[in-house]
Amino acid sequence: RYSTAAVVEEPINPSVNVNYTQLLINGQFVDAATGKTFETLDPRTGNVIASVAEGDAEDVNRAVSAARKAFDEGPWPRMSPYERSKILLRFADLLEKHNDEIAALETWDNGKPFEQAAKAEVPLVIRLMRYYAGWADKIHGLTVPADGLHQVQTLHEPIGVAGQIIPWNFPLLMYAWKIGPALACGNTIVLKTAEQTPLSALYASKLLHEAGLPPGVLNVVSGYGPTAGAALASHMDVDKLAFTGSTATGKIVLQLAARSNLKPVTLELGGKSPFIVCEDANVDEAVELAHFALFFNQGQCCCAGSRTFVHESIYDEFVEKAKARALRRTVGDPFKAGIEQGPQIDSDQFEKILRYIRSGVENGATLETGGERFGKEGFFIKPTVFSNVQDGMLIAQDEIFGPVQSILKFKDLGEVIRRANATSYGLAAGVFTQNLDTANTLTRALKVGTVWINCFDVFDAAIPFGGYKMSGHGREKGIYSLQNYLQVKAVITPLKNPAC
Ligand code: TXE
Repeated sequence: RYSTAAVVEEPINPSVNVNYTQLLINGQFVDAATGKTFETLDPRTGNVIASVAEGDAEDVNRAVSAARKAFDEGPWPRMSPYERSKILLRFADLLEKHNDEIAALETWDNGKPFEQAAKAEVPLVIRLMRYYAGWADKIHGLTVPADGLHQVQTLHEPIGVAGQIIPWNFPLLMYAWKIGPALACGNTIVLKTAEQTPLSALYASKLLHEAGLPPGVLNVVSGYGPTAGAALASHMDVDKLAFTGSTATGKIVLQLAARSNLKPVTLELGGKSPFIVCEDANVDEAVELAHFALFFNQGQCCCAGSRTFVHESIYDEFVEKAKARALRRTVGDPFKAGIEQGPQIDSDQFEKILRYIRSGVENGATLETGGERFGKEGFFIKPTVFSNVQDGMLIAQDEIFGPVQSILKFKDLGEVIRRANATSYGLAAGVFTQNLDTANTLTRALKVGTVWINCFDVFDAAIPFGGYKMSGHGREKGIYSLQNYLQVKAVITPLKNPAC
């Protein structure tokens, strides 16, 4: 019933070398000050891929000093924006040239299907870098018609040294969302990758230097959250912090920022997104889209459609077909062609997901399929579907971050709006209907940062992304992300001769 692909008994050896494992500080690959390293693992087997330099507070200090010098004295913020744009465009060209190597590294370190990494994610990163290269020479202030005899203008200036902390679910894409706008605006950066997935950012950053990025403009520190991450969030010489990760850690970094130098913080946090299937939906299409909305990327998406609300008139048919679709999902070695689902990122996430599955069963939801590990090694979980899920159950409230679909029943629009909004999260929602009025009503009523109508996970570089409520602060991508990396300076000059 599942894919017959042999599951990691003989994992495919990816055709890529791990060349960059040190910290990247001031344009040089260097060891951690302590000399310490940590192991990054292949989630297909749990075997070690490589030992990576483990950055800590002292390395963050070194990286911030390099970024500060590059900002205060270096060419990057002073360079013509057109020159900055050309470097970012050359970077995009190099990423394109090395598309498959970088996708292989991503799959090896993260476990996501190679086809997805090579055909969707690396191309999205390339597109995003070109998008922000295009912005570099179009950032400018205003002439303001103020009262009185004054000439008033605004200057849009880079904010300074940006600290950026990213997670492991989309390592390269999160890297690009962070560095693209920051670099286009002329900032310098210290970026901390997730401890589970340090490799692709180091490789990409090497290419960015090959493209002509001056030393010190982008520094990459691999390491753990409570050490390297906390040192960055609380650093007195970091001017802005951008974070993507869990809501719990988002609260910690916000406090660290407030207790240190009150640096502004943007946060992209967790979610429990509703996916609402209305009574007029074509059930087969709705099942397929709801399946994609939840299971994509092994369910490890902050915006995953993890509460599938289905109208009572089509509920039973939907559940049966959702179960059949989950059973058809191909699970196995993500390097194999045709594999839809690889392993979860690590044993912590694997165990966490299995705990949630157990709680679903204990709380009385109906386990339609899945519910256990897949294969004998690595961190694979069978695609899991629960029906008869009630709002109060843990699986309907917490972010599971795994391949577990929870299907809930609703009667009318007012009810589903109230229930969909009854969460502390507000990242995204999916709406599946042919009725324009229904779509408009839901769009306006849902307290979320993104509404996908009859589609899901559309991530164009120009579309802003971010959350309401405890899903975060601020927006990434698009024109909105530029505001996170700019200061606005008002300049007022008296007009001696107003007639001119
Ligand atoms: O996240 P953390 P974890 C959710 C998802 C997942 C859960 C836990 O539900 O199951 O979070 O995952 C760094 N100071 N998301 O533990 O801790 C850490 O090193 C500074 C949703 O991996 O938030 C990593 O670089 N930094 C999410 C980053 O924070 C700290 C994506 C994310 O790790 C830190 C990932 C500290 N004290 C998980 N502690 C999304 N929004 O997409 C950790 N970090």
